[in-house]
Amino acid sequence: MLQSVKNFIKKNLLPTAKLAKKKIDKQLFLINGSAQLDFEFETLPPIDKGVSIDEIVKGLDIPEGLPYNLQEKLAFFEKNGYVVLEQIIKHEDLDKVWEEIDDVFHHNEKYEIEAIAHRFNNQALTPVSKIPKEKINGIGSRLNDFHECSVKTQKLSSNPFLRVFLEGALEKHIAVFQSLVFKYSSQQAIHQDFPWVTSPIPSHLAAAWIPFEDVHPDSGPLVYYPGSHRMPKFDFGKTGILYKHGQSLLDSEKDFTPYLEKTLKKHNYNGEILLIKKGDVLIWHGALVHGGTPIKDPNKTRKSLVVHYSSAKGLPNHRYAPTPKNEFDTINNVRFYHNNQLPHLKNIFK
Ligand SMILES: O=C(O)CCC(=O)C(=O)O
Ligand SMILES: [Fe+2]
Repeated sequence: MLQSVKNFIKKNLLPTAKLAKKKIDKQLFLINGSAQLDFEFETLPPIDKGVSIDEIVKGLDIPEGLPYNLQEKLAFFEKNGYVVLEQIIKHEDLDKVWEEIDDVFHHNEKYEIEAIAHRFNNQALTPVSKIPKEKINGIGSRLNDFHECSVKTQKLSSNPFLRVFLEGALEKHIAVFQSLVFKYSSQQAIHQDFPWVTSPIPSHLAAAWIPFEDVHPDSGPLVYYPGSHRMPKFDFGKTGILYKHGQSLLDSEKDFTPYLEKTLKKHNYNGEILLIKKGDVLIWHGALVHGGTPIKDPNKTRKSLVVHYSSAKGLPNHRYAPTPKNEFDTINNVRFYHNNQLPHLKNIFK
Protein backbone atom coordinates (compact mmCIF):
# COMPACT_ATOMS: atom_id res chain seq x y z
CA MET A 1 0.00 0.00 0.00
CA LEU A 2 2.74 2.38 1.09
CA GLN A 3 4.71 1.45 -2.00
CA SER A 4 1.81 2.23 -4.25
CA VAL A 5 1.38 5.68 -2.68
CA LYS A 6 5.09 6.32 -3.21
CA ASN A 7 4.81 5.16 -6.81
CA PHE A 8 1.77 7.34 -7.36
CA ILE A 9 3.65 10.40 -6.04
CA LYS A 10 6.74 9.59 -8.07
CA LYS A 11 4.78 9.06 -11.28
CA ASN A 12 2.21 11.79 -11.03
CA LEU A 13 3.13 14.50 -8.57
CA LEU A 14 6.92 14.83 -8.71
CA PRO A 15 7.13 15.64 -12.43
CA THR A 16 4.48 18.35 -11.94
CA ALA A 17 6.30 19.74 -8.92
CA LYS A 18 9.56 19.86 -10.88
CA LEU A 19 7.86 21.57 -13.80
CA ALA A 20 6.15 24.09 -11.53
CA LYS A 21 9.45 24.87 -9.78
CA LYS A 22 11.19 25.41 -13.08
CA LYS A 23 8.44 27.73 -14.23
CA ILE A 24 8.56 29.82 -11.08
CA ASP A 25 12.34 30.05 -11.24
CA LYS A 26 12.21 31.38 -14.77
CA GLN A 27 9.36 33.78 -14.50
CA LEU A 28 9.74 35.18 -11.02
CA PHE A 29 13.40 34.44 -10.33
CA LEU A 30 13.14 33.25 -6.77
CA ILE A 31 16.47 33.33 -5.03
CA ASN A 32 17.00 32.01 -1.51
CA GLY A 33 13.32 31.20 -1.61
CA SER A 34 11.98 34.69 -1.05
CA ALA A 35 13.32 37.37 -3.29
CA GLN A 36 11.69 38.17 -6.56
CA LEU A 37 12.90 39.86 -9.71
CA ASP A 38 10.79 40.13 -12.77
CA PHE A 39 13.17 41.05 -15.50
CA GLU A 40 13.31 38.24 -18.04
CA PHE A 41 15.38 35.55 -16.36
CA GLU A 42 17.50 34.78 -19.42
CA THR A 43 18.65 38.40 -19.64
CA LEU A 44 19.79 38.78 -16.03
CA PRO A 45 23.46 39.48 -15.31
CA PRO A 46 25.15 36.27 -14.08
CA ILE A 47 25.23 37.52 -10.46
CA ASP A 48 21.42 37.93 -10.44
CA LYS A 49 20.98 34.53 -12.07
CA GLY A 50 22.68 32.82 -9.15
CA VAL A 51 26.02 32.07 -10.89
CA SER A 52 28.66 31.64 -8.19
CA ILE A 53 30.82 34.64 -7.44
CA ASP A 54 34.00 32.58 -7.76
CA GLU A 55 32.90 31.64 -11.26
CA ILE A 56 32.18 35.28 -12.15
CA VAL A 57 35.49 36.55 -10.78
CA LYS A 58 37.44 33.87 -12.68
CA GLY A 59 36.53 35.51 -15.98
CA LEU A 60 37.58 39.06 -15.02
CA ASP A 61 40.83 40.96 -15.53
CA ILE A 62 41.75 42.02 -12.01
CA PRO A 63 43.74 45.26 -11.96
CA GLU A 64 46.94 45.31 -9.97
CA GLY A 65 46.71 46.68 -6.45
CA LEU A 66 42.94 46.22 -6.11
CA PRO A 67 42.33 47.73 -2.65
CA TYR A 68 39.31 45.61 -1.68
CA ASN A 69 38.20 41.98 -1.70
CA LEU A 70 36.25 41.59 -4.94
CA GLN A 71 34.48 38.36 -3.92
CA GLU A 72 33.32 39.84 -0.63
CA LYS A 73 32.12 43.08 -2.20
CA LEU A 74 30.24 41.22 -4.96
CA ALA A 75 28.60 38.92 -2.42
CA PHE A 76 27.50 41.98 -0.42
CA PHE A 77 26.13 43.63 -3.57
CA GLU A 78 24.27 40.48 -4.62
CA LYS A 79 22.47 40.42 -1.27
CA ASN A 80 21.97 44.13 -0.62
CA GLY A 81 21.80 45.73 -4.07
CA TYR A 82 24.49 48.28 -3.20
CA VAL A 83 28.08 48.42 -2.08
CA VAL A 84 30.62 51.06 -1.06
CA LEU A 85 34.13 50.72 -2.48
CA GLU A 86 36.28 52.70 -0.06
CA GLN A 87 39.07 54.97 -1.27
CA ILE A 88 39.32 53.68 -4.81
CA ILE A 89 39.72 57.12 -6.41
CA LYS A 90 42.63 59.50 -5.91
CA HIS A 91 41.57 62.87 -4.53
CA GLU A 92 43.63 64.68 -7.16
CA ASP A 93 41.69 62.92 -9.96
CA LEU A 94 38.47 64.17 -8.38
CA ASP A 95 39.82 67.70 -7.93
CA LYS A 96 40.89 67.92 -11.57
CA VAL A 97 37.41 66.96 -12.78
CA TRP A 98 35.69 69.36 -10.37
CA GLU A 99 37.93 72.18 -11.61
CA GLU A 100 36.45 71.71 -15.09
CA ILE A 101 32.91 71.48 -13.73
CA ASP A 102 33.44 74.60 -11.64
CA ASP A 103 34.48 76.52 -14.72
CA VAL A 104 31.21 75.51 -16.40
CA PHE A 105 29.20 76.67 -13.40
CA HIS A 106 31.03 79.97 -13.02
CA HIS A 107 31.68 80.86 -16.66
CA ASN A 108 28.57 79.28 -18.11
CA GLU A 109 28.38 81.92 -20.85
CA LYS A 110 31.36 80.17 -22.52
CA TYR A 111 29.77 76.71 -22.75
CA GLU A 112 27.19 74.82 -24.77
CA ILE A 113 27.15 71.88 -22.33
CA GLU A 114 23.58 70.92 -21.51
CA ALA A 115 21.93 71.17 -18.13
CA ILE A 116 18.58 71.11 -16.42
CA ALA A 117 17.95 73.94 -13.96
CA HIS A 118 15.16 74.17 -11.42
CA ARG A 119 12.07 75.91 -12.84
CA PHE A 120 13.87 77.01 -15.96
CA ASN A 121 12.81 76.31 -19.56
CA ASN A 122 10.17 73.81 -18.39
CA GLN A 123 12.84 71.54 -16.95
CA ALA A 124 14.13 70.93 -20.48
CA LEU A 125 17.78 70.26 -21.28
CA THR A 126 19.28 73.64 -22.18
CA PRO A 127 22.80 74.84 -23.03
CA VAL A 128 24.29 76.29 -19.84
CA SER A 129 25.12 79.53 -21.67
CA LYS A 130 21.36 80.22 -21.86
CA ILE A 131 20.65 79.54 -18.18
CA PRO A 132 20.83 82.49 -15.73
CA LYS A 133 23.90 82.28 -13.51
CA GLU A 134 21.99 82.01 -10.24
CA LYS A 135 19.87 79.16 -11.64
CA ILE A 136 22.74 77.10 -13.00
CA ASN A 137 24.60 77.58 -9.70
CA GLY A 138 21.54 77.02 -7.54
CA ILE A 139 19.82 74.07 -5.92
CA GLY A 140 18.09 71.79 -8.45
CA SER A 141 20.53 72.17 -11.33
CA ARG A 142 22.43 69.31 -12.93
CA LEU A 143 24.75 68.87 -15.89
CA ASN A 144 23.87 66.05 -18.24
CA ASP A 145 26.46 63.72 -19.78
CA PHE A 146 29.41 65.87 -18.76
CA HIS A 147 31.66 62.85 -19.44
CA GLU A 148 31.14 63.34 -23.16
CA CYS A 149 32.91 66.71 -22.95
CA SER A 150 35.67 65.70 -20.57
CA VAL A 151 38.38 63.09 -21.04
CA LYS A 152 39.23 63.35 -17.33
CA THR A 153 35.63 62.44 -16.44
CA GLN A 154 35.79 59.48 -18.83
CA LYS A 155 38.94 58.32 -17.08
CA LEU A 156 37.34 58.84 -13.67
CA SER A 157 34.23 56.86 -14.58
CA SER A 158 36.31 54.03 -16.05
CA ASN A 159 38.65 53.79 -13.04
CA PRO A 160 39.93 50.16 -13.15
CA PHE A 161 38.93 49.44 -9.51
CA LEU A 162 35.41 50.59 -10.36
CA ARG A 163 35.38 48.90 -13.78
CA VAL A 164 36.21 45.44 -12.45
CA PHE A 165 33.45 45.61 -9.85
CA LEU A 166 30.88 46.73 -12.42
CA GLU A 167 31.92 43.89 -14.71
CA GLY A 168 31.26 41.47 -11.86
CA ALA A 169 27.87 43.09 -11.20
CA LEU A 170 26.83 43.23 -14.88
CA GLU A 171 29.12 41.31 -17.20
CA LYS A 172 32.55 41.65 -18.74
CA HIS A 173 32.67 44.65 -21.13
CA ILE A 174 30.64 47.54 -19.82
CA ALA A 175 29.42 50.74 -21.45
CA VAL A 176 28.53 54.14 -20.03
CA PHE A 177 24.85 54.89 -20.46
CA GLN A 178 24.69 58.49 -19.15
CA SER A 179 26.01 60.73 -16.39
CA LEU A 180 24.80 63.54 -14.15
CA VAL A 181 26.72 66.15 -12.17
CA PHE A 182 25.13 67.62 -9.06
CA LYS A 183 26.39 70.49 -6.92
CA TYR A 184 23.57 70.11 -4.38
CA SER A 185 21.29 67.25 -3.38
CA SER A 186 18.82 66.39 -6.11
CA GLN A 187 16.14 66.15 -3.36
CA GLN A 188 14.59 63.64 -5.73
CA ALA A 189 11.78 61.43 -4.41
CA ILE A 190 12.64 57.77 -3.88
CA HIS A 191 12.65 55.78 -7.11
CA GLN A 192 14.29 52.94 -8.99
CA ASP A 193 16.29 53.76 -12.12
CA PHE A 194 15.47 50.85 -14.43
CA PRO A 195 11.98 52.03 -15.54
CA TRP A 196 13.60 55.22 -17.03
CA VAL A 197 17.21 54.40 -17.75
CA THR A 198 16.31 51.81 -20.34
CA SER A 199 18.42 49.92 -22.84
CA PRO A 200 17.59 46.85 -24.94
CA ILE A 201 18.44 44.71 -21.89
CA PRO A 202 16.78 46.58 -18.99
CA SER A 203 18.28 44.33 -16.32
CA HIS A 204 21.82 45.33 -17.33
CA LEU A 205 21.94 48.52 -15.30
CA ALA A 206 24.04 49.76 -12.39
CA ALA A 207 25.08 53.20 -11.21
CA ALA A 208 28.10 54.68 -9.47
CA TRP A 209 27.73 57.65 -7.12
CA ILE A 210 31.06 59.45 -6.93
CA PRO A 211 31.39 62.31 -4.41
CA PHE A 212 33.86 65.17 -4.95
CA GLU A 213 33.77 65.96 -1.21
CA ASP A 214 32.93 64.20 2.08
CA VAL A 215 29.15 64.01 2.34
CA HIS A 216 27.77 66.30 5.07
CA PRO A 217 24.62 65.09 6.92
CA ASP A 218 22.88 68.46 6.36
CA SER A 219 23.57 68.55 2.61
CA GLY A 220 20.66 66.22 1.72
CA PRO A 221 22.55 62.92 1.45
CA LEU A 222 21.43 60.07 -0.73
CA VAL A 223 19.04 57.59 0.90
CA TYR A 224 18.90 53.97 -0.26
CA TYR A 225 17.03 50.85 0.85
CA PRO A 226 19.25 47.76 1.20
CA GLY A 227 17.72 44.66 -0.38
CA SER A 228 14.97 46.60 -2.18
CA HIS A 229 16.37 45.59 -5.59
CA ARG A 230 14.51 42.32 -5.08
CA MET A 231 11.12 43.64 -4.08
CA PRO A 232 8.11 43.14 -6.37
CA LYS A 233 8.19 45.61 -9.21
CA PHE A 234 5.59 48.22 -10.09
CA ASP A 235 3.42 47.71 -13.16
CA PHE A 236 3.08 51.00 -15.04
CA GLY A 237 0.09 49.66 -16.95
CA LYS A 238 0.38 48.67 -20.61
CA THR A 239 4.17 49.12 -20.55
CA GLY A 240 4.82 46.68 -17.68
CA ILE A 241 7.77 47.42 -15.42
CA LEU A 242 9.24 50.08 -17.74
CA TYR A 243 7.95 53.63 -17.99
CA LYS A 244 7.21 54.93 -21.47
CA HIS A 245 6.15 58.52 -21.83
CA GLY A 246 2.69 58.84 -23.39
CA GLN A 247 2.08 55.07 -23.21
CA SER A 248 2.26 54.10 -19.54
CA LEU A 249 -1.11 54.34 -17.83
CA LEU A 250 0.29 55.17 -14.39
CA ASP A 251 2.32 58.09 -13.26
CA SER A 252 5.68 58.40 -11.54
CA GLU A 253 4.81 60.86 -8.78
CA LYS A 254 1.17 59.96 -8.24
CA ASP A 255 1.43 56.18 -8.43
CA PHE A 256 5.03 54.91 -8.45
CA THR A 257 6.42 56.75 -5.39
CA PRO A 258 3.44 55.82 -3.15
CA TYR A 259 3.76 52.20 -4.38
CA LEU A 260 7.44 52.15 -3.38
CA GLU A 261 6.73 53.68 0.03
CA LYS A 262 3.99 51.14 0.71
CA THR A 263 5.97 48.15 -0.54
CA LEU A 264 9.14 49.12 1.36
CA LYS A 265 7.10 49.28 4.55
CA LYS A 266 5.33 46.00 3.86
CA HIS A 267 8.61 44.14 3.34
CA ASN A 268 10.46 45.96 6.16
CA TYR A 269 13.12 47.56 4.02
CA ASN A 270 14.64 50.43 5.97
CA GLY A 271 16.43 53.40 4.46
CA GLU A 272 20.10 54.12 5.09
CA ILE A 273 21.71 57.51 4.67
CA LEU A 274 24.86 57.66 2.59
CA LEU A 275 27.64 59.48 4.43
CA ILE A 276 30.67 58.44 2.42
CA LYS A 277 33.97 60.22 1.97
CA LYS A 278 35.71 61.77 -0.99
CA GLY A 279 37.54 58.88 -2.73
CA ASP A 280 34.79 56.35 -1.90
CA VAL A 281 32.22 55.21 -4.47
CA LEU A 282 28.71 53.83 -3.94
CA ILE A 283 27.41 51.41 -6.53
CA TRP A 284 23.74 50.58 -6.74
CA HIS A 285 21.82 47.91 -8.61
CA GLY A 286 19.46 49.25 -11.31
CA ALA A 287 16.47 48.17 -9.21
CA LEU A 288 17.62 49.51 -5.80
CA VAL A 289 15.24 52.11 -4.35
CA HIS A 290 17.04 55.41 -3.62
CA GLY A 291 16.53 59.17 -3.62
CA GLY A 292 17.99 62.52 -2.59
CA THR A 293 16.95 63.63 0.91
CA PRO A 294 15.89 67.25 1.58
CA ILE A 295 18.66 69.81 2.12
CA LYS A 296 18.81 70.92 5.76
CA ASP A 297 21.44 73.62 5.26
CA PRO A 298 21.24 75.38 1.87
CA ASN A 299 24.88 76.44 2.22
CA LYS A 300 26.03 72.84 2.16
CA THR A 301 26.97 71.53 -1.26
CA ARG A 302 26.94 67.82 -2.13
CA LYS A 303 29.15 67.73 -5.20
CA SER A 304 28.82 64.43 -6.99
CA LEU A 305 28.92 62.60 -10.28
CA VAL A 306 26.41 59.83 -10.99
CA VAL A 307 27.26 57.46 -13.82
CA HIS A 308 24.86 54.86 -15.14
CA TYR A 309 26.36 51.81 -16.80
CA SER A 310 25.10 48.93 -18.87
CA SER A 311 26.93 46.06 -20.50
CA ALA A 312 28.23 46.49 -24.06
CA LYS A 313 25.64 43.89 -25.07
CA GLY A 314 22.85 45.65 -23.17
CA LEU A 315 23.66 49.02 -24.71
CA PRO A 316 24.76 48.53 -28.33
CA ASN A 317 24.77 52.24 -29.22
CA HIS A 318 24.49 55.74 -27.75
CA ARG A 319 21.04 56.22 -26.30
CA TYR A 320 20.56 59.41 -28.35
CA ALA A 321 20.71 59.31 -32.12
CA PRO A 322 23.02 56.37 -32.74
CA THR A 323 25.85 57.06 -35.19
CA PRO A 324 25.76 55.10 -38.49
CA LYS A 325 28.34 52.59 -37.26
CA ASN A 326 27.76 53.05 -33.53
CA GLU A 327 31.32 54.21 -33.02
CA PHE A 328 32.73 54.26 -29.53
CA ASP A 329 35.95 54.96 -27.68
CA THR A 330 37.29 52.37 -25.28
CA ILE A 331 38.90 53.93 -22.23
CA ASN A 332 40.27 51.70 -19.49
CA ASN A 333 38.22 48.84 -21.06
CA VAL A 334 34.96 50.79 -20.77
CA ARG A 335 32.92 51.73 -23.82
CA PHE A 336 31.88 55.35 -24.45
CA TYR A 337 29.61 55.71 -27.49
CA HIS A 338 29.83 58.74 -29.73
CA ASN A 339 26.93 61.12 -29.54
CA ASN A 340 25.49 62.00 -32.93
CA GLN A 341 23.38 64.78 -31.51
CA LEU A 342 26.03 66.88 -29.79
CA PRO A 343 29.27 65.99 -31.59
CA HIS A 344 30.62 69.54 -31.14
CA LEU A 345 30.81 68.94 -27.38
CA LYS A 346 33.01 65.86 -27.62
CA ASN A 347 36.13 66.18 -25.47
CA ILE A 348 36.13 69.97 -25.25
CA PHE A 349 38.11 69.46 -22.05
CA LYS A 350 41.12 67.34 -22.94
O1 LIG B 1 22.21 61.99 -6.26
C1 LIG B 1 21.01 62.02 -6.11
O2 LIG B 1 20.46 62.77 -5.30
C2 LIG B 1 20.09 61.10 -6.86
C3 LIG B 1 20.61 60.73 -8.19
C4 LIG B 1 19.82 59.67 -8.84
O3 LIG B 1 18.88 59.16 -8.31
C5 LIG B 1 20.19 59.17 -10.16
O4 LIG B 1 21.02 59.80 -10.84
O5 LIG B 1 19.69 58.12 -10.55
FE1 LIG C 1 18.19 57.46 -9.48
